[in-house]
Amino acid sequence: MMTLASKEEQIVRDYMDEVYQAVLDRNPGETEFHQAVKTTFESLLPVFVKNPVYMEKGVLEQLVEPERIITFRVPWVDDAGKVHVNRGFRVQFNSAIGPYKGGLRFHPSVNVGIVKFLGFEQIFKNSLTGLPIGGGKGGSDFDPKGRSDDEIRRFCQSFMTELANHIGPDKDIPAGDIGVGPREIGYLFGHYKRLKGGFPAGVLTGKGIEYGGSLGRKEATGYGTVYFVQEMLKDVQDSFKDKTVIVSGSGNVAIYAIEKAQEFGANVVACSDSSGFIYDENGIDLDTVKQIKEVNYGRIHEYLDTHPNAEFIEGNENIWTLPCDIALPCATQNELDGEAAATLVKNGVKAVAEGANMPSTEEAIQIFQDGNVLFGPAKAANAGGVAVSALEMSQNSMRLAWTAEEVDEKLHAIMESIYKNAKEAATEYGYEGNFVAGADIAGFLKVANVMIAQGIAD
Ligand code: NDP
Ligand code: 2IT
Repeated sequence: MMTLASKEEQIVRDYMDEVYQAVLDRNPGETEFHQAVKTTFESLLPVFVKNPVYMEKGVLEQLVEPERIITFRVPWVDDAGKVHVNRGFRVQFNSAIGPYKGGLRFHPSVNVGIVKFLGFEQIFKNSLTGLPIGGGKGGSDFDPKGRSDDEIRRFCQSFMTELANHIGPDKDIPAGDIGVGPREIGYLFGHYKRLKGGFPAGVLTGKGIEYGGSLGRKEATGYGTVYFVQEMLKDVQDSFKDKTVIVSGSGNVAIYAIEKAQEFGANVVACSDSSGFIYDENGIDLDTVKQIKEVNYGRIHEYLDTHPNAEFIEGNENIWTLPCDIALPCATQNELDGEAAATLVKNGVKAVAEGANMPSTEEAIQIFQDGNVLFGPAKAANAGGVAVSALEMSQNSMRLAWTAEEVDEKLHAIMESIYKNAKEAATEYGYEGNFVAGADIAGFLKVANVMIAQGIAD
């Protein structure tokens, strides 16, 4: 006979299966979105068993459906005079606790499913920061690789011509993500300003310091990821000192994760881009990587031009076969699969934290958890970027700027609090040591309670 507890659990499971099935039926082919929803539901099961009100109020059905999806045409002309048409997106997912907030991604793989998975994750991440920001995400299937500065500018202006109708400092505040950095934010902001007039500083974050950007925003995601790992390590009386670290990617998140890990005394021996990875057993020379990526928009193999003793290995599959103590995937979704996770565990990895969004497959996460690896999920570990974006919004509203030290202190405190909240929520709901479940639960509770309090979940 079924016990009462298992009966209640079965009711919740059936409810979640039904909602998940509707997500599959309504959003065919959007595999990344399905993955994000499925893994989050798994974390939330005990919350729904304990608090049936969330089921009664239909919170899940509402959470998985974006408040609004905007899709638009982005025509632009290349340097040779040829017309191109890309597709632009903004998914305004959830505004329960604040205006929509989340980055813009320019990458050929962008489609509505990718933007929805990112926007869905953003709801929980933003809630976890403790700051008043809702969840959103956007982007385009535009490929910036190999494009001239003029082409990038024309594309950004065309993209903003339509996006400007849907965003605003109190409504929806985009920022960067893959393929969108300070240069693109500059062009996007400049065009928004021309269209709308005035000086609407708070409409975008990640701006240049000279025109309303926050000190420390550029560094925030990578530094925050390392602060999160530091908290996990502290709990087991360990630290970054003398650890061997592998970081994938060599973009904004990767560069500043490397910088902070090095500052904490780690030896970072590898990083990558989509063409392959470099291995430098003496430790990555970060100034060289910054020059290649931030200044020249170049390829990572150019590192060998000035560091002939380093190696370049084509392709990304094997970066996780390098023995390391700490692995920080900071490139893109599903870049670390079950096989890679098994190799990392076999090689004795102690901690893994996701600088990127959903970089580990479901199987990889399971393997890390079975292998007792400290695992920092994206929603918690990379929340430092959006947290400092929210601090940028505050500074814009106050028309003043905090020092780099002030911002870093606040970021550090936010990452400590995210760690603590995720840890406590995990313990409370029977998932001790599982920060994936803890982050999902802590992020969910605030949004769900507010949805009910605002009467939008009736
Ligand atoms: P960047 O564009 O600055 O850098 C992305 C890096 O990842 C590049 O090295 C890029 O290589 C590599 N990469 C991108 N796509 C692929 C792919 N399909 N296969 C292999 N490598 C790839 O982006 P960010 O550093 O800003 O973003 C990295 C990750 O962090 C993303 O998942 C993003 O969503 C997440 N994130 C970003 C935040 C931010 O503040 N920027 C905040 C929180 C999360 P290449 O140049 O060859 O394309
Ligand atoms: O995934 C993310 O959190 C980001 N790309 C940053 C979003 C933001 O608004 O700063």
